[in-house]
Amino acid sequence: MNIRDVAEFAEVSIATVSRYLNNGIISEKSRAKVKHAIEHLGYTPNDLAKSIFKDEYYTIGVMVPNLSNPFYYQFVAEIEQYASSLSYSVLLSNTNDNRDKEIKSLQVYLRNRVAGIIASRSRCNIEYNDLKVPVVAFEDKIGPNIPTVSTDNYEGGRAAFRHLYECGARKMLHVTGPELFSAVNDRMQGFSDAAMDCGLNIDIVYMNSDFKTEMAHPTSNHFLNDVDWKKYDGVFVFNDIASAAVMRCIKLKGFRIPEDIQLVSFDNSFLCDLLSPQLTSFSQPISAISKALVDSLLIQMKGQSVSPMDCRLTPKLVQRESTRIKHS
Ligand code: XLF
Repeated sequence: MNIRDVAEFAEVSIATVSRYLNNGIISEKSRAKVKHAIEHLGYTPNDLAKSIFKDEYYTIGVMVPNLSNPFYYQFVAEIEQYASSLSYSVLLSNTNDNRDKEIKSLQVYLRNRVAGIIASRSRCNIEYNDLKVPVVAFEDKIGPNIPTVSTDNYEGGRAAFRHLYECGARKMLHVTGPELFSAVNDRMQGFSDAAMDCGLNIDIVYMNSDFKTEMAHPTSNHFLNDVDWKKYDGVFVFNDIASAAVMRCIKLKGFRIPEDIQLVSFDNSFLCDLLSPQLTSFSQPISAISKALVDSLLIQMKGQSVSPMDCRLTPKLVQRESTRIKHS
């Protein structure tokens, strides 16, 4: 049995059957004929056609902002693994933190009839409102009725300060990322507030993206080269991939980590173990985040509402070699 048999039975062209299966434009009369033929012949050519026929879809669209960041590689891998245990597959899109790219991906997802969408570090907002498809956001809020999952970044920032302080650092610098990213701002705010509570002044420098391949070249990090590293004994960097660039720069300037400058990071991606010295980092609980995101979509698919709308998971300190071991 193939598409030709369906076309013959329905007395329409093969192209019409194909358009029906791919949700293309087709008259109501032809649609009814093809539907009847498929039902009568018991034609089930592939999963997509089956899904369309039953009005059930098994693909989740996952948008990530930057696949060259190892955190997002792990993020997607976890989502894929959990989704596939529930018989869903993943349609991935790398938005490069670009709103137009994100909107195009959204259109592709809708055309492909995804069952739900995970939007991470989205640059959009109204575009996701009133879609007929369940949506959940990682980090940046994209609408009043769209649930959000994130790490508690503010608390993470506070804890990063506390850790450096307990390890003896008193002259601290925070390397933060683009102001547009809510998670990055929350980390900075937490770090600054904790320093203020303690009566310490901190300095802040800004990176304008979380990672671009050019950053691997030390001379391209002008703002890092301009930092007077001897002023500092403790640095908190907003994520692991940026920490790798900072670490390289500090070492090239002749300072030792952690003897001269202690370094603490955020994400706890696999990069932390690969760097030398190994990087102390606050973990974003990627498995729990991925599960919470997919579960939120499943709840919405059942027509139920997600409560609470904003789910915040606690980051945990994973101490390695870039900060001095605490002696209590
Ligand atoms: O958006 C933030 C900044 O970078 C995200 O959680 C990350 O930490 C991933 O590396």
